[in-house]
Amino acid sequence: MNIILLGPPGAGKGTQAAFLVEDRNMIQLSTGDMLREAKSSGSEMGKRVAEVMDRGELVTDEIVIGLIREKLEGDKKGGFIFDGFPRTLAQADALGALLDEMGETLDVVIEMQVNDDVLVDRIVNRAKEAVAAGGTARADDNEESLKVRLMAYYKQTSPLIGYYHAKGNLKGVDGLGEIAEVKASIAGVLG
Ligand code: B4P
Repeated sequence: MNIILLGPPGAGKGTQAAFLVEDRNMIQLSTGDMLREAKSSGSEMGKRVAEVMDRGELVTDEIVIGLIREKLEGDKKGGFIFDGFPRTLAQADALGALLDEMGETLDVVIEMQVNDDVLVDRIVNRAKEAVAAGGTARADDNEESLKVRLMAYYKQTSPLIGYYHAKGNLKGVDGLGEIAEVKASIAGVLG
């Protein structure tokens, strides 16, 4: 089974993907994690994406699609979880073409629905917890970058809701409950 976790920043995509990896032996493909890895490696690409990410804007389609293409070449185990990808219509078209080439299908797109106030609280909390644990907060987990991330979501990513609805893949999940409740709702959708 191949699925997409779609939703605004802080909707819980990464949190829920981790459960699916554990429970269903799926492979999590988080473009956010891949980009943070590139950033911390200090590679040329990492340097190019760092400022864009820290401001809260979207990295170019070309870079992100390239990262995903590389990862699709490996073992697919229980299927792929696309976490935070696609985020633009161009990325969605590219993913469709890549899956077609591989003879794979996209089974379900889970839209995690959470309102903006809750998103801001979660991200601000994550930043505080990171500092309290003696670490540093993610460079984009601050209110200023979050505003840009939310704008990018509504402008560039939310059109994917209609795109996947038209393809008959979309399932909405209430992302407002406790982590375990959201997990149960996703399990209900996936069967
Ligand atoms: P991501 O890494 O995808 O970050 P995100 O959207 O903020 O994370 P997510 O929704 O996974 O939240 P999480 O579960 O961690 O992207 C970061 C940046 O990378 C983007 O802004 C962009 O610059 C770049 N990027 C990534 N993909 C791209 C693409 N395809 N194209 C272009 N650019 C791209 O949850 C957040 C917090 O909430 C956690 O602390 C968690 O514990 C808490 N939480 C989760 N669920 C909860 C619940 N039910 N109740 C209470 N708290 C909960």
